[in-house]
Amino acid sequence: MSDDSEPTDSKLTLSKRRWAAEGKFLTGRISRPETERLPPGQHLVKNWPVLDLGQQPVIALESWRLEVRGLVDHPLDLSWAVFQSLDHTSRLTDIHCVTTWSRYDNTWEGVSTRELLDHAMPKSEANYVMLTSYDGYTTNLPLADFAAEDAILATRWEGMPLSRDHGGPMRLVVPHLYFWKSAKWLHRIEFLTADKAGFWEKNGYHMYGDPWREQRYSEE
Ligand SMILES: Nc1nc2c(c(=O)[nH]1)N[C@H]1C(S)=C(S)[C@@H](COP(=O)(O)O)O[C@H]1N2
Ligand SMILES: [Mo]
Repeated sequence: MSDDSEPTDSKLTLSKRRWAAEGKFLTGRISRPETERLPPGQHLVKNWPVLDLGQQPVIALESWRLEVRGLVDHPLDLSWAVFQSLDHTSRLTDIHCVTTWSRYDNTWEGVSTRELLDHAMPKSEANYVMLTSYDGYTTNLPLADFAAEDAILATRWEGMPLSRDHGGPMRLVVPHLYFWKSAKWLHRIEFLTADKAGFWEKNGYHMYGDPWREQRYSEE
């Protein structure tokens, strides 16, 4: 036994240190209590309510653009055709709206946020993203949450093109946060060092918005 070895170095503590170093048991998934699929204060709906600021923009696919700006190695200006040429995937996720409705098992198709990040290559100083939509809506979230395995830039829902009232032609879906973070009619993604409040975040809503911790309203 070497001198710097401490008496508490049992086989288990050594293993646990090694697990920490290796990130063992980290799935990369956002944890969600499997026994409590419905977050506190939520009720289940079967329909899909429409919620927005009341201006549903009409965006022709020929003029649609997705802009990626801020702290990235590769700023992007993606046309619809180029966006469609990116790798597509699907996700099956639940919706939790802060107005207390939840909707289970939504099938989305589109481009994963991780795929987009592989193209944009955020710089190491990028910690947050600010989303801006065609209706002028903004919302903010940490880059780590934008990059969640479940998160998708969705163009289809239940096998059909995403309808305009739900954010078509393309919206973000970040299932582990309240649905106001999931910008409809997404137009611009900006990478920032510091967090900045978006529309609802300036109007009394939480900067982060975790449904399982009921982070509905701002703490001030
Ligand atoms: N561009 C844009 N995105 C938006 C909103 C909005 O007003 N404009 N409202 C948010 C809110 S508060 C909710 S609950 C969801 C509603 O999405 P839905 O209408 O598809 O249910 O969109 C979010 N994304
Ligand atoms: Mo909402």
